Amino acid sequence: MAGIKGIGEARTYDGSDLRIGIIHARWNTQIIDALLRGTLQTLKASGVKEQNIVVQSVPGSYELPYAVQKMYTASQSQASTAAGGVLSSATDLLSQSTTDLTSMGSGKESGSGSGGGANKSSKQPFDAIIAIGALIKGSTMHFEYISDAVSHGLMKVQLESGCPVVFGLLTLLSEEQGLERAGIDAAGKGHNHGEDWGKGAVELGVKRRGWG
Ligand code: DLZ
Repeated sequence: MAGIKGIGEARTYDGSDLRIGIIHARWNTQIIDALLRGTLQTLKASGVKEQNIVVQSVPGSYELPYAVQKMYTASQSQASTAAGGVLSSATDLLSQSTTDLTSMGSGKESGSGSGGGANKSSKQPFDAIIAIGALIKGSTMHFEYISDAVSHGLMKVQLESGCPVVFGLLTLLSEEQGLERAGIDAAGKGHNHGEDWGKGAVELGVKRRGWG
């Protein structure tokens, strides 16, 4: 019998036509790297082409809403300009601040911006963007403020832009909780939530087209 948690549908949507963006924070790298791997594996298994996945990073989770908004806006203006591969300055700026992202095993941040990898991506606007971060509660109110701001920020961006934004923000009471939710806990009982986020992005990307 299926458990009560999870996205609850076995169906796989066809992502072969989709362009998906991923923005991830770099805080709590071990957790983030595993989540990113799970997300990318599922996107690929759903048929999303490697050249249509763009991965960018930001320092911490607080930066996620801004980065998602800029990434989507840049993809829209890119789509409306003549071919030639010149991204808007917003995405170029994001690319400069990145370091060691794992994109489909290339070990480099991907994308068609000046700091991106070698992939030649399509020019269509993103069908969905996945925001990934891991916030771990400390001894001050920092965690509460950032969790709240990022949750509301990501919701605002998706409603205002019309681009589905998958909420890949783990709000954790301990590092152990994060390791479990990234599927890398010592007991091996965890589940990589990145896999659900990849599936969710493809489902929303496909459904969005039907919804107009
Ligand atoms: C400052 C900070 C702290 C203490 N903890 C985390 C965290 O657990 N996860 C995370 O993604 N980011 C953290 N940050 C960084 C903030 O998100 C943000 O990058 C900085 O406050 C600069 O805006």
